[in-house]
Amino acid sequence: MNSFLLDRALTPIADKVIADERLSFEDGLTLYRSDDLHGVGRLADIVRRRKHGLKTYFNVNRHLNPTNYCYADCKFCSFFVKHNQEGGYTHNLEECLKIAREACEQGATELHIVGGLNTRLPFSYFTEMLSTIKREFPQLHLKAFTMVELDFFAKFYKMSDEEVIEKLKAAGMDSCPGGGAEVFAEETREKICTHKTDGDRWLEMSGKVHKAGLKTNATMLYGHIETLEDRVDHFVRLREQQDKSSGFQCFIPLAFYPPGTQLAHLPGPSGIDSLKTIAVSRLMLDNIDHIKAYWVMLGKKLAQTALHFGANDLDGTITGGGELMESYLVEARSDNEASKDEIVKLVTEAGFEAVERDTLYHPLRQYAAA
Ligand code: V47
Repeated sequence: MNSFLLDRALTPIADKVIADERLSFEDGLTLYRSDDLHGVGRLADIVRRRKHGLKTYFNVNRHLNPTNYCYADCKFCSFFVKHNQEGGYTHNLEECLKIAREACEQGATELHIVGGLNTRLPFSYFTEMLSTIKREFPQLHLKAFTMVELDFFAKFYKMSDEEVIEKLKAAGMDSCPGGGAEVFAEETREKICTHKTDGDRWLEMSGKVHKAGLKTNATMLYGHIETLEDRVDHFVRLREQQDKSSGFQCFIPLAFYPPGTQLAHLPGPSGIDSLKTIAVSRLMLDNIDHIKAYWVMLGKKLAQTALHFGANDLDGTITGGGELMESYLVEARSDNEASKDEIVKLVTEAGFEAVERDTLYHPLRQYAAA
């Protein structure tokens, strides 16, 4: 049964995977340390097919980054600007509406809204933005604000977490994206994003959003200064939170892209590391249904390959890719948009079935296999 394994250290893990048993922290490390990429990938593929068969999801979405002013100073980020620096912007309501209008015209079902932690905006800027977009375009799902932004709102505007969540929900927030998780491990997090919401707080806020009835996503930024232990610790902490609040619908490993950041001297993760990270996350996160290969960070070809390593989602088309926090990256790759046809082709070429979904994974359209 396990004859596909080259690394015998994987045998007891394969037994657990086949018996659908939870893997331990040590198992996660063994998977990461193994040179048997195919073995690790095959195990992840077993779980992926058990959960989803051949189905591979994507949506039609657009990003809106209302402001790039940010008081935090994350060493991995090339998006933020300080108030005394050039290149900063804050969209007014009209500009936000224009982006939402274009998104709708392009067939988007989701607007992904994230921005910097801007200390010169009133809370009403955010509630008005949501409620105005919602009033004009009720068909758009507003996946808005990371746990870091929610934590900032609570502290800066002196409100309880529950109050922040309820006010944003009333204004039109439908779910939350998974950004800002980076790596939870304290020592490493302290070095890459000193002033930001810590891991426990990120998890706590997720639990509160889930309690309010909204789904959220989760991410991990990998391939910078973190250790393999940090990564596995991240998976275990996410899994524990999901046991408690069960509102994470998708996990997205984010491959660190160094250019333009304070960590530009680092090489970033290799293709092998990215495939392993997709696979190990699929195997460790047994209670999170969807693993996303985010083509914007991975590039389309590696994201396509990742479908055989446990991923069952490719994110979205990201129409009008210019409005994208990660646009520095896609500009560099001239790979900043994917048409529906292109995504369907990536999926079917890989031997899977493409399913266009809404944000909450309701299928909207299924595409036959090639
Ligand atoms: O929080 C920042 C990461 C995140 C870099 O929920 C970087 O569906 C790589 O969270 N290299 C924002 N990554 C993106 C994000 C996301 C993306 C797609 C889908 C979803 C979802 C969420 O990007 C940040 C940070 O972790 N990031 N800088 C960088 N240089």
